[in-house]
Amino acid sequence: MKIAILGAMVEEITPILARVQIQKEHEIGHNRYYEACYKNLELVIAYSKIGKVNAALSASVMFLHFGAQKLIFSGVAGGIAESLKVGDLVVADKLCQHDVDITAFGHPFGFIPETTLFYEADSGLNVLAINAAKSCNLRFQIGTIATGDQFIASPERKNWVAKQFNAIALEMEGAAVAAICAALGKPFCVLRAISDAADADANVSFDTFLEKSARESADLLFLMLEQM
Ligand code: OS5
Repeated sequence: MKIAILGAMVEEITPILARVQIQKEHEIGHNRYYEACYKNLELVIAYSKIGKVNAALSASVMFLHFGAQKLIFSGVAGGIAESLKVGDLVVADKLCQHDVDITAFGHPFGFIPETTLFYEADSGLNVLAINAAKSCNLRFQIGTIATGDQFIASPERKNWVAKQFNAIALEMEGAAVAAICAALGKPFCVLRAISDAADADANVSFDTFLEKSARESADLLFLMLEQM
């Protein structure tokens, strides 16, 4: 059973690579993929680069080239819910694309014909994540993550996403990975730790907390891997 571990930025996988045994490195489509072992688990690890297209490419390569059977995304996110503080963990129960707009044809925001508005994460993987978070008394929330090719640093846009999709956090890759997993019939989960509040100071908060929050998410990932 090979598990794909994906982040978007190098900072999101650095704390993961530090804790596994790397066996082989591959360069495919301008991305580096690490075949690695953790205890008795076979892993393929990569960072995709930022955004939906890059994330979709990496997820596809991990399944179709490396033969991964499930995927765990680990990284950081902008918080929407007031109660989410920097460093808190979010486990996505479903994900959507907040930047999709073909409403001119009568479709709801986020909807693409022949696909689905919300992609559901695997309940088995989520149970592992939630139990791990609970057992270590970590601050976490389960809810909808909204994805789009925009770094959100605006209360207006954040509030629009919150209202439109009932999302608790936002980022730039999760729903793209979810769409690939749905198309290929692969279970997945998305773990994120909050780096900023997607408000006017989001860029400063993001730069300050990227590494620390990426580590929080990676720590939850390893608690999950211990149970697999
Ligand atoms: O991957 C992107 C999405 N991530 C989650 C996230 C987020 N998404 C949307 N809105 C928010 N408020 C969010 N908060 C957290 C994080 C990441 C955001 S895009 C950050 C880009 C930062 C950057 N740009 N250039 N560099 C860094 C330098 C650089 C140089 C060479 C190679 C790579 C980067």
